[in-house]
Amino acid sequence: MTQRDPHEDQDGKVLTRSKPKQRIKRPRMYRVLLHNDDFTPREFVVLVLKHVFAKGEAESTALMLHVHNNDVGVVGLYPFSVAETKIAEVTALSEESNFPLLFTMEPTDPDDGADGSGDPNDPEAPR
Ligand code: TYC
Repeated sequence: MTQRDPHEDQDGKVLTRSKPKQRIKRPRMYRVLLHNDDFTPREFVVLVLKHVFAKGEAESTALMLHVHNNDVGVVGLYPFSVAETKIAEVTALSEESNFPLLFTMEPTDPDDGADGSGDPNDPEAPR
């Protein structure tokens, strides 16, 4: 008896595929950092954390104070394009108000772009 591929019908057309061709990978995450400065008012820092990063009053105030006392703090982990967009939004707000408030981002995986083999600006780069 001739064995038939269970995924093909009698005409040899594929009916189902047992495994997806590509597995969905978790997006590479980026850490957004907030930096202290001597000029931006505390209230402004709290305001942007609430409005751009969707944090509550208590968390925003605690993070602002942490950065004020320790020079830097982690705002959160986001996929590349989300981190990039939020930083662009807060930077625009800070520049409008003439405050030097600084947010930066870095890959959570130290291999991402660290050896110069990949473009850290390309979220689709192979890992
Ligand atoms: N150090 C600022 C002040 O005393 C407040 C501040 C906090 C600024 C956190 C930036 O990321 C910052 N007005």
